[in-house]
Amino acid sequence: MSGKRTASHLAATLTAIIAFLVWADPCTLSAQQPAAAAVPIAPTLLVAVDQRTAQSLNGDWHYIVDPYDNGISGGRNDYSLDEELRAGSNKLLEYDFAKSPTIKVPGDWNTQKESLLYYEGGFWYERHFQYQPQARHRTFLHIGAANYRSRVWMNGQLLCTHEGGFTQFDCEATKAVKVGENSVVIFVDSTRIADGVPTLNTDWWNYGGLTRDISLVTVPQSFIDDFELHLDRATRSRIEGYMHVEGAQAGTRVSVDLPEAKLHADGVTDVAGRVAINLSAQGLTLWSPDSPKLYRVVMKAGDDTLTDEMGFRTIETSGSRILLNGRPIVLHGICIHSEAPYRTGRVNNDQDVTTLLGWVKDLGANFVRLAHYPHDQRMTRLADKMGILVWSEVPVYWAVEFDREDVYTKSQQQLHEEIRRDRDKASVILWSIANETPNNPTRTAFLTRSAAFVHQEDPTRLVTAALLVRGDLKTKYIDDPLGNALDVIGFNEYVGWYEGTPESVDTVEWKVAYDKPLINSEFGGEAKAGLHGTVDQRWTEEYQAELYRHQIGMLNKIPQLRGVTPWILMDFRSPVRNLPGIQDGYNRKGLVSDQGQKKAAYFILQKAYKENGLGQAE
Ligand code: GCB
Repeated sequence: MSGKRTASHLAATLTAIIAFLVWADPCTLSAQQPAAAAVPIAPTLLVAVDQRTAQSLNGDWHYIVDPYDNGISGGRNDYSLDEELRAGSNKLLEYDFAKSPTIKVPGDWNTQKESLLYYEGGFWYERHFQYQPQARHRTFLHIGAANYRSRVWMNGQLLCTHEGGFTQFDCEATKAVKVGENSVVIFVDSTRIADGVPTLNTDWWNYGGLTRDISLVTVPQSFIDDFELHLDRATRSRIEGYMHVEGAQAGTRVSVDLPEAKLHADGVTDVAGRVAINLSAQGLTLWSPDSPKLYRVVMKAGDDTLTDEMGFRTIETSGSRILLNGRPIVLHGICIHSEAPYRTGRVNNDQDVTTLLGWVKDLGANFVRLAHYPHDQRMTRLADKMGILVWSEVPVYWAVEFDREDVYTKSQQQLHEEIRRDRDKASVILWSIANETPNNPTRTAFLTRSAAFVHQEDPTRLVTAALLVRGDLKTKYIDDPLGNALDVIGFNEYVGWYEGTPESVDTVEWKVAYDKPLINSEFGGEAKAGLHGTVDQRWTEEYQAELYRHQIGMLNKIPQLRGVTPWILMDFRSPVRNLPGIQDGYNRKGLVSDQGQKKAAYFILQKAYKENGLGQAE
């Protein structure tokens, strides 16, 4: 907490990516590199990729650690060419992927090789795969996430570049992929950069690499690349939205079916490949935490069929209330990092998400804040199935360079990618545009634009941010001017940990400048699992539990408190947490340790949630 406390969307994507060409342009990489044609950009973003038939490229990839960016210097050291020495050749080559060690994809490199725990820099991945291209189809290499900047080649051809460590992207490989054996090379650079999103300083591990699934997706020449379907707020008896068909001629027939509900709509695309959807949906079972009903949705456009599982519900605010399906709801939540239980590293499989969301359910919660960046899609898929509401966030964290237009563009691109991937999930109700940002006019202008952008991209959900509060231990003010741009106000506070004692929590008074719903998006304190003592001994389970007791009492005095997400479900690795014997490189504010031990505070919060004793729906 220390220093930081003081201190039409396709067009948007294109704008965003153009900014990255400066980084990606080979001309800027090295004087040796010949001036090349513009680097291909990846304007197509597939949706519901996990529902399409795909060829997985997960598994063992060869790797080369490249702290000096040697492999991008061109000439004999151009690793992207993936050359292999032929028998008898005497050619000078100073790399050989085939003889290099392997690493698992998906997976960050830091937790797979001991020597790479602290490594930040350039890293090459390579593998071969067999492929049978189909006539009149297009092929995309889908990358679930690559932290932080990446470049992708297939058979020596540069397919695309991407910046942003927590969102998916799709590189078109139609022209590069061959019948039979293919090579794919990916350069991922996890170097933290000041003008990145996030910027240099964070309280989490900078896990580098191909951290999520990779696959090859083949679609017909013209295909459904985007859709949006939601229940209308006014009557809750119509499904509205649109489908977009990439490469479609005007007049292409499309249809949407919900077989179980016997709902059907059809139409034809306009010149832009778009069709508006509007169908009567009376009698649908609405999605909610108590009844997380999902329907199979079958979409067809020309030769393409895309099937998804979707829930239908409305979310809105009225004064200081949050209404789910028109009814006031209180959000009993918890923050989660995308940190894998028991093994650390990034969450990337079903087991990880089942464990994390299993604890959430056991806690009696109905809500999670997926901090501080978009998580693996498995989280939101499972949240949909389990009936857990979701706050989803982009890593506009602390003091990013708010005065730079290119940083705004990067944040906008990440919002776009996040929304595009998860707007088919009923569980997601809140898009968070930032966490704990300094209150100044430049920041406020930047984030007011972000809020408007999100409202435009997704008018069906609510916009929030985790704000800092000001004041002293007597009076705290929630009056950050950014609140004007938000539908729901998140606020973080650490009374009893970074300031004051657990007892001092009791006398804090809150002054709130907005008649809007409030969510306490963070409070907490650290405890090492198994360390016991008195309630006034820091780092013990007793201290943390005591802090929770006092916080619950204090928060309940705020009448418009509609939700809480304490910090945090599980201990997580952080290079700024170095107290020997206690932290050892972990932020210990978890209610559960990284090895799954539940601390005393877990049971305090569980009791409050089970007895409906924290926050009020109205
Ligand atoms: C915060 C940050 C979170 C930190 C937490 C802490 O305010 O939002 O990322 O990890 O405090 O533990 O200090």
